[in-house]
Amino acid sequence: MGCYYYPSLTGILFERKSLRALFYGLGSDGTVGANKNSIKILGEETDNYVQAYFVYDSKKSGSVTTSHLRFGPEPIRSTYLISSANFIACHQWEFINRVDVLEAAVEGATFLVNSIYKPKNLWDNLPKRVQKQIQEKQLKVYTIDANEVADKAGMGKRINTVMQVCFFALAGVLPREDAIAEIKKSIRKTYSKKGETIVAMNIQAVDKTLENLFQVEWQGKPTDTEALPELPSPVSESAPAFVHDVLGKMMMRQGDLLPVSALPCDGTYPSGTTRWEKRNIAAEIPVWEPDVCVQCGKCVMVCPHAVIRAKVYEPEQLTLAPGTFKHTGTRTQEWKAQGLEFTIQVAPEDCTGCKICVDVCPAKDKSSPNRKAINMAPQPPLREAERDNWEFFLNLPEPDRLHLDVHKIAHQQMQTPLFEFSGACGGCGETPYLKLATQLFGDRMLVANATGCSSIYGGNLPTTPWTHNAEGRGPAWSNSLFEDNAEFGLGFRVALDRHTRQASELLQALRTEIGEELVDALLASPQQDEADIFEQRERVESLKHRLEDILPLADAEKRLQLVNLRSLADYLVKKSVWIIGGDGWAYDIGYGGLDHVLASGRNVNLLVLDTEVYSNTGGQMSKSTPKGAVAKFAEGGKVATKKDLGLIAMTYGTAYVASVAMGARDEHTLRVFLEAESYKGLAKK
Ligand SMILES: Cc1ncc(C[n+]2csc(CCOP(=O)(O)OP(=O)(O)O)c2C)c(N)n1
Ligand code: SF4
Ligand code: SF4
Repeated sequence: MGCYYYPSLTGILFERKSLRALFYGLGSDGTVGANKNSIKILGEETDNYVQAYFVYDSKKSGSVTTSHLRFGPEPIRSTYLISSANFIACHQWEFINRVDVLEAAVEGATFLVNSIYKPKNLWDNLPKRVQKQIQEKQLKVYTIDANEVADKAGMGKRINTVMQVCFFALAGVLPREDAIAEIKKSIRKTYSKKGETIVAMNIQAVDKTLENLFQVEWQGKPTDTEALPELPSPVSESAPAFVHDVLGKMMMRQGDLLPVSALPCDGTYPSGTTRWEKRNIAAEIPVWEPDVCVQCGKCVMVCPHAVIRAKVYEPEQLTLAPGTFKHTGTRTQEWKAQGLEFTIQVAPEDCTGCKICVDVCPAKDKSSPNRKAINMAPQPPLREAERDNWEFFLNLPEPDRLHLDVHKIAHQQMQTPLFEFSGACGGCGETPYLKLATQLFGDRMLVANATGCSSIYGGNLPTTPWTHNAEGRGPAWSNSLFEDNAEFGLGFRVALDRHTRQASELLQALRTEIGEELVDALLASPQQDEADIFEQRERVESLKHRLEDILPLADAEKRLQLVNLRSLADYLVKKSVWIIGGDGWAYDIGYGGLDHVLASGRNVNLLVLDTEVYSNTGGQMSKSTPKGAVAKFAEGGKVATKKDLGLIAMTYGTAYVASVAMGARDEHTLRVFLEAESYKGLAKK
């Protein structure tokens, strides 16, 4: 097979009457922005008509975006999405494995794919289904390693400019030189405010693109006569039927084909379903080096997606370990004495490649300082082996929570997160705090979530990141309005306290039937730490058994009390109420209610995810934005100083108030979460 630099890059599509182009991009990779820009160039610089429509879901980033662009000399009256395209671009290699990118391609269409494979190896790495579609539709195939070009130009993962140049070069809608001049003009217009360096990087990327764009010659490759293979389901066979048949269809972007009857009639969806949505969006993932690792747990703590995890376990557990599964003796004194093994494992298909774990890792190989205890490496070659290792890791027993010293990060980070693989942006600065709260208190946590980024990545169809442990316990979560979330959460507290009081009164009233010893123990339990809570849960189980025993023997009046107590028994275990939202909620729009809750002194935890702007809606300033700061939609700079919400909270004299940042001091963050939750009254972080 040969491959060659495409010699004449103009005119291949423009000769046709109109261009119908489809672009598959990764949310936040710049594809949509670049296409908006392209359509403006085409609309403004030619006499042609243009139309663009963009399809994407509500994940914060990392999902598939589809741009539908029409262009031609006649007025465009098509009010529907493109279903027959003469140009298709796939900006992320991974999509060709899970999205039917070529379904809409017409015969002879042009297909451009961003790939890490060299042009001569590309064909052999295409899925059989895609090969067959290319052959049947006689497509012209082009490839570029856009990530490499962008990276070399200093633009990191921003491949949008590179792919935009390829589009103009291949589509030939403008003479090549004119198109490149227009792209450069629009780069200057868009990025000049960000400084000359950014402009220069983009210009360099434009100049380097064409010499890295290749046509893939596939003619003469063997064809097979078998039917077109099915697109593989995005979820494994072992997923529950609902996940497989309903959520899986939504993941494949075929949700519109589901009948209404397939959806839960009461709107209840199972929790913990992000674990089935293997998005494979990371070009690179961290690789652990056991000999360098000091086993501090910092990487596990900061990972926004709960993708990198640690476990200690008995060496016998390794008998059936896959050959590539990494482990080493534990360095922690008490576990060392027990001869336990230690592993840091990454979920390769859930990682976003944000690299935060590597940045925070303090351990370096002394003989080679560039080698840390975790380092990024390309994901595709590692995927299969690490997928098996991850499965094996998940099946290793969890360390006993009762024996973990939760004040030490290395210990505490062994706790299973009950918030995992969310659709938050790679490197999200909010989610590690939610994850930490669920590790510590998730099995008895109720969350009132204000509208904002956290409500979107927390409650996004088709999957939810809030999950449950092996006993089926996990956070109860609900999203309220922006303006009333504090009151909403306060309502949780009031209702819980009422139920607990009712259960306690019934215990007293049924003291003789249930038995004094059990009743006293249930009422006296301090429930201050994990061990207390564990014991209280055991007592509640004993109570439930006792109620079942005595119910058949009770008279009508007692029977009613016993049945009521049975339904309220779980409220005898302490619950942890968390009222969560961003600074737009806490400082501005929900502030009236928040102040009311602060003044109430009730036992709730307020967690303000203070990003100092309204993040979900793109960056408006809030009263938390520091003086002089420029936000995306506040270009003049903030005039007033940052409001001191902590100080306001302290004026009531009843709240535990703290400000935390893992990046500043992770031990402090952990200590504050523990102290705040155990404080009997209002806690604000
Ligand atoms: C009353 C009301 N106004 C505006 C909105 C639109 N809105 C949704 S989320 C959001 C921004 C949230 O910002 P913030 O509270 O800081 O949370 P973040 O997204 O930063 O986590 C806005 C303005 C809304 N949902 N309700
Ligand atoms: S690269 Fe990001 S998502 Fe992946 S394991 Fe590290 S911190 Fe987690
Ligand atoms: S941060 Fe580095 S040293 Fe610490 S546990 Fe993770 S890999 Fe090991």
